[in-house]
Amino acid sequence: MDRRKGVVVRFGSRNMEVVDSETGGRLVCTMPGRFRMQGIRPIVGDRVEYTLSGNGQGRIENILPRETELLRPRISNIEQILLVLSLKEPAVQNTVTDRFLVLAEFARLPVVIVVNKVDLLHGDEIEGFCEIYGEYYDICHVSSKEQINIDRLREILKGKVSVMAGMSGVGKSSLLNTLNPGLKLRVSEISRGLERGRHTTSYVELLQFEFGGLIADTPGFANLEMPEITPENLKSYFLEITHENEMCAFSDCNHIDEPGCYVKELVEAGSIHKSRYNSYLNMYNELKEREREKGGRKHG
Ligand SMILES: Nc1nc2c(ncn2[C@@H]2O[C@H](COP(=O)(O)OP(=O)(O)OP(=O)(O)O)[C@@H](O)[C@H]2O)c(=O)[nH]1
Ligand SMILES: [Mg+2]
Ligand SMILES: [Zn+2]
Repeated sequence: MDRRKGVVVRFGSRNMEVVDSETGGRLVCTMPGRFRMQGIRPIVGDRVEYTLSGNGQGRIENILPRETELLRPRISNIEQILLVLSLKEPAVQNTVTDRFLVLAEFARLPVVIVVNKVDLLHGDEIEGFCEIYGEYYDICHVSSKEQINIDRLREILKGKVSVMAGMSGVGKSSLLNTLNPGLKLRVSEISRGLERGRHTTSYVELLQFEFGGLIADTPGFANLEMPEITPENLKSYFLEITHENEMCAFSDCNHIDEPGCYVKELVEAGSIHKSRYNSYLNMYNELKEREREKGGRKHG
């Protein structure tokens, strides 16, 4: 039987939908019973080999090894993360953005920061944001409402498997609808009083875009748990800190209160942004605390 290649884009209760890698056609595939017995569980994003089984359906024969695997949402073979945020309605705090960035660096995935709702912003508000993040991250500012920079976003997404991440209410689903008007994803009415969107996107699926690209729209999370990082390793996920590591007096400097810390000098001089350094300190302390709790449990 002829084996074809495809990507799993969504799950039904008994089967899954696969997009053929050559034709871009979609079909429903079933899983052989032996998968369950062998404990093989495909997830969205998996590249598979399948055969056609006559009734227009397919049968999964093999799951190819995963190149990357994201845990939240559970999805494999993602090529980039688009971190979507807004600076008004809601104003996403830099501390939240910094946590997302650590999670993305931890997953070893390239990130593009998408600042949505620029229709609500003045030029200097965008500039202020770019000053903090622009040196180490690609930033694309857009408005789904006013259709600003949507072509640039399309270029970024074209031909790739991407995930849209970001807090609830920043406009992830709106942007995807704007990129591909046929999509009609549900968009939430933001409650202005709370300045917080409601969860409207609740399951993982790779959406297929007319311009060529697969994109997962993920539900926004309000609270981001830190991954399994040791406090000492945290610095490697802050690009501007890693970059300057070598110059500290101690080669294993954590840039907290060690003497001769070059990173702290740069913070004082303003070339590493204070808000980034403060996020680093907060997360460092949180990881230290977690380590202490774990240690306590082990010994007590
Ligand atoms: N002013 C303005 N409002 C926008 C823009 N894009 C989206 N919105 C509004 O923001 C609200 C939330 O949009 P959603 O697309 O549902 O946000 P989401 O990120 O998908 O939210 P979750 O699915 O809960 O994670 C809606 O009321 C949109 O109309 C924009 O570019 N400008
Ligand atoms: Mg949504
Ligand atoms: Zn240091």
